[in-house]
Order: sequence, then C-alpha cells, then structure tokens
Amino acid sequence: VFEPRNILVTGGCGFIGANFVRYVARNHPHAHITVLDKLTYAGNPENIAGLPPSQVDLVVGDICDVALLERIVPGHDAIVHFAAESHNDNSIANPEPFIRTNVEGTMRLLEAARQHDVRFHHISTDEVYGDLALDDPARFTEDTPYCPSSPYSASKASSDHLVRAWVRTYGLRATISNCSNNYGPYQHVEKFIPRQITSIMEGARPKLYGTGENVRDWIHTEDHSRAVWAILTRGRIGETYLIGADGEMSNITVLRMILQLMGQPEDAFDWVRDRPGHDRRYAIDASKLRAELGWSPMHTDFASGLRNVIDWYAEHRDWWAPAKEATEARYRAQGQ
Ligand code: NAD
Ligand code: TDX
Repeated sequence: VFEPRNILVTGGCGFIGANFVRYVARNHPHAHITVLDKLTYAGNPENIAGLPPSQVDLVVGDICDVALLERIVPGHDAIVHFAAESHNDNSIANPEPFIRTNVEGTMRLLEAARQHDVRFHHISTDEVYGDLALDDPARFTEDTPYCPSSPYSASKASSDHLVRAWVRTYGLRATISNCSNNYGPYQHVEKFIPRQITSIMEGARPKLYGTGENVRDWIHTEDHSRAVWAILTRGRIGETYLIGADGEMSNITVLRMILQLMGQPEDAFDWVRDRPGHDRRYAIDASKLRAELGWSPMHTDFASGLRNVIDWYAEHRDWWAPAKEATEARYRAQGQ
C-alpha cells in the first residue's frame, strides 16, 4: 500500500476536485494537500473553505506554467490531476482552451512528475469511449476502443494517451481512472442536474436537449473520491480503472424526478435544440475496480441522493446565484 503524505491536487477548487480534497482531509488527516487551481469560471476557493490550513494549501496558478510547476512539484509524493476544462457545450462553442488545459496542461504535469519521480493519478471520463446505442446491452470496459465525439472528450482521450506513453516510455508511476457522470454538492450550474434545480428555484423552466432519451450513468461524487483514493494507494501502476455505480438513467427520467421532488408538474420544462453530436448513452462496467480493489458504491439510492443535492442548492444560493445569470446568457446565445 502506497501512503502519500504530500499530495498535489490540480483542479481542487472545481466540483470533483473539491469533493476529493474534502474527502481526503476528512478521512486521511495524515495527508497534506496542495491544491493547484487557476480559478477559471469553474473554480471557486469557497469549495474548499473551512478546511484546516495545516491540511490544505491553495496555490492559484495554471498547470501550463512550467516555472510554477518547477517550484511547487518537488516535495510532493503524488499528483492527482483533476484540472480540466470540463463542459461539452463550452467545447463545442470554443475548443481552444480545452486543448490547452487538457492536453498541453497534462503534458506539463507529466513532465514535472517525470523530472521529480512523483506518483501520478490521472482523472478522466467515460466519454473517451464515445457512446453506446440506447438498446445495446454492452457497457464500457477498460478494453473498449477510444472513440471520442466532442472536442472535450477528444481532449480527454488525448490526455489519457499521453499518460500511457509516459508510463511505457519513461516508466512513470501512473494510473488512470475513467469515471461516469458525477452528481453531488459544489457542481457548477452549467451542468445538467444543478442547472435544472437552480432554474426551478428561480422560477424558470428546465431545458431538455433533443428527445431527452440520452442515458447517463450517474455516480455520487463521494463514491468517485473513494475509488480514486483506492486506486492511488492500492492500484497497479500502468493500469486503467473504470469507475461507475450502475446508475444508468435517461435525462428525461432524471428531470422528472427533480420536478417531482421539487413539487412541480412533470411536464413543466421546455424542449430545446439538441447538442451537436450528442452522445446517446454511457454505461460503465466497473468489475475490475470492484474485484481488484474491493470498491463498491455507498450511494446507491439515486432519489435520496438527488433530494440531498436539491437541499444543498436550496441552502447554498449565495454560492451559485452569482454564476447563474452568466451561465444562462451563454446558453441563450446557443439556443439552449
Ligand atoms: P470543473 O469544471 O468543475 O472543475 C475544473 C477545475 O479545474 C476548476 O477549479 C478550474 O478552475 C480548474 N482549472 C481549469 N483549467 C485549469 C488550468 N489550466 N490550471 C489549473 N486549474 C485549472 O470540473 P469537474 O466536473 O470537477 O471535473 C474534474 C475532472 O473530472 C476533469 O478532469 C473531468 O474531465 C473529470 N470528469 C468529470 C466528470 C463529471 O461528471 N463532471 C466525470 C468524469 C470525469
Ligand atoms: O440543460 C441541459 N439539458 C440537457 O438535456 C444540459 C446542461 C444538459 N443536458 C443533457 C446533455 C447530456 O445528455 O444532459 C446530459 C448531461 O449533460 P452534462 O451535465 O453537460 O454532462 P455530460 O455532457 O454527460 O458530461 C459530464 O459527464 C462526463 C461532465 O460534464 C463531463 O465533464 C464528464 O466527463
């Protein structure tokens, strides 16, 4: 078992990164975490506020900044790399930052990890595998061929290939995880679940893309954090692990659950323009992670998870309200 003492977490002020930092601070208090985050529109220092300064430091900066990496990487025994441009719709509107942060940024971190012999864990997505037909019984496994659809998923696929090359060519001690759609607290209001919840809270109607039949495989972000910790500390070097909690659901089903939980009629939403190239279905077979590392999800009741998330957004209006109007303005410009 590898027990990291000084962990560099990139993107630790974003949704999943911040949940991971909070998870580690709570469950592994012997570990010190340095968060490296550029604080883009998606990063918010509030997401890690209140954690003991003896456990967590924030460095505001860009993963593409070689001089900065040279200064802060030495002394860390692990890098957990969450930082990314993460939203498909943004990548369709403007792909450039996705290539810079997700591809070039990952290369810069890999180089720093190689130079200083630091264990590396790369956070990626199931979207690198493309999509499945709605009626296909198959699910993604670690052997599914890469076939990304959007500029975002192509940039994440590129980053995965870079990590593999650094393992094979330079012997970097690295692992990769590809996770399905996360939900939980601190998720940006541009994403499906928080967008709909906060729109209803503002008296606006949710917006469903296309037919609403697209399927996503939902996992609670805390189960993602537990899986990442298991892979970081006990995973085999050079391996990829898929992370998913058997949470397949169509978008329209999720939306109707949100409407019902919030006391709205089930048809109180608008159909809007579909996402270009919209992936139909994602589905994860997490057998390898379950069998090798003994991981299984704790949040298996999606309806109660969703209720907790609705409560969280109700209690944290000050956190999301400042981003809401700008986000909706961007969507309006795209007809979504
Ligand atoms: P997010 O957009 O909420 O957060 C991304 C964070 O990275 C932000 O804090 C942002 O400020 C930071 N960042 C962006 N560019 C940076 C740069 N150049 N230098 C330093 N920091 C930078 O994203 P998220 O949803 O939390 O996703 C985190 C990771 O998990 C990503 O790698 C994403 O591809 C992956 N992932 C996400 C999901 C999901 O459902 N959201 C599922 C699977 C994998
Ligand atoms: O308003 C909306 N209406 C709608 O119908 C939005 C924002 C989305 N959708 C649909 C598109 C997708 O089918 O809901 C589904 C989920 O959309 P997103 O929240 O944008 O997530 P997705 O595109 O599936 O990607 C997410 O999971 C994989 C994350 O954003 C990625 O970072 C991760 O890699």
